[in-house]
Amino acid sequence: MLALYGHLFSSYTWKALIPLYANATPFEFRALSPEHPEHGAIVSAASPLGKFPVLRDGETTIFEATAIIEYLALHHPGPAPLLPADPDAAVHIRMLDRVFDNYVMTPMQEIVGEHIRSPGMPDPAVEGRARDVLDRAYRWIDSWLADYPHQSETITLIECAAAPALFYADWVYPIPMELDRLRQWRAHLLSLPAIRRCVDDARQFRHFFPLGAPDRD
Ligand SMILES: N[C@@H](CCC(=O)N[C@@H](CS)C(=O)NCC(=O)O)C(=O)O
Repeated sequence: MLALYGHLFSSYTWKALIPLYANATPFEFRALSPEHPEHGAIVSAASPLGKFPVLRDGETTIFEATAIIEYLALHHPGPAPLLPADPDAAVHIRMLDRVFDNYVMTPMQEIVGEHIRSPGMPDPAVEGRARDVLDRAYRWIDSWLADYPHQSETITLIECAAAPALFYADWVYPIPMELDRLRQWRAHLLSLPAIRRCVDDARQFRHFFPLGAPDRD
């Protein structure tokens, strides 16, 4: 039996949950919580910084959400393609995965981290730099979407990376109104059943969001 260790409010945990839900892959979710220190012990031991999610498949342990998706595509495939068989097309999808992790998820986490480090008094320089990265990323992604079938129901590595990143990034630095394609794509992603499920299951934790969760989504 596959087991995924993580937290239902964690963006990178969503990234690994989305392909599991999209392919209706049987797995057990092992939540990180004070009631289950053994789950935390597995996560701490798995990788250099003990980050989550972590996937266990028998004796195999995989960490890093992208690697988990690559592993699922290889060993537990289903109707959602995740990665194309064509190597050139796969390179392109992996490149976009890096865009969402490095230029959306990372600055979003920096802003959230700053509010955890210094509640009510985040360093404006740190926030400003992270917002600038998000702004540039949003504008680039909005242009890229012009040639991407962004109203499709298909779930690939791109959607797995984009949905959690854009979900939380828009909470810390709202997507500018003029970036219509990007705002519509975010809304479309949140309507897909595998992603909707992550959003709904995380609702119970929204009061923990350090900046205060907006009353939407
Ligand atoms: N590069 C990692 C990042 C994972 C990550 O940042 N996870 C966060 C939760 S969303 C985490 O483990 N936070 C706790 C910590 O940093 O100790 C991945 O892609 O899986």
